Amino acid sequence: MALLEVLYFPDNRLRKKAVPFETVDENCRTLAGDMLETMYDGQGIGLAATQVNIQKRLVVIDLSPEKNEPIYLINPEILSSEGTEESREGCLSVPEYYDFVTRAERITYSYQDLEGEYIESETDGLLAICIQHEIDHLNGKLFIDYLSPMKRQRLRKKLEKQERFQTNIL
Ligand code: K1U
Ligand code: ZN
Repeated sequence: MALLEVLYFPDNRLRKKAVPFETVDENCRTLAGDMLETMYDGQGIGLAATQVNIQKRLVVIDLSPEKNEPIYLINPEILSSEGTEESREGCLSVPEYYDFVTRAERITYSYQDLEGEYIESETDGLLAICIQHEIDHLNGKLFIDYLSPMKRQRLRKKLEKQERFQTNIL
């Protein structure tokens, strides 16, 4: 397995829309394994292929405390949703920033597993939030897009300043 490079906001490659897998094969499974390792390394609970500059519809998630219950979602889609819920989110592509986002409380979703089987399921709580966050990534959307333009601009300036600082000391 290999660690992949994670893209950071405001990198424009995070805005590309991912395309579906036509077949679930060994390449797809290798990518899923590398993404899982990259997500564990970054101490995240989810990762979308877009975040590692691969425009394919693949998401990995693991909400377990022991990090031993990986979920692989290939070509995931939200079929329906109910209710709304506000919760605090973070993002491996927007380091050290957390804010509140309102999303659907309960979702029905479909995906293919690592064998290419089609699965339909329902969920709520953190898994529902995480799936919505990751599918947004596949569509080129970030959680900070739900914030006010003023908050987003302030964050962009802060991150650009941090990057200039890091470039100067390296
Ligand atoms: O997609 C990503 O950037 C990963 C992101 C997923 C996510 C977090 C919170 C709400 C929705 C989606 C992260 O994992 S950021 C790290 C983080 O927030 C976290 C890490 C460990 C436990 C709990 C949260
Ligand atoms: Zn994210």
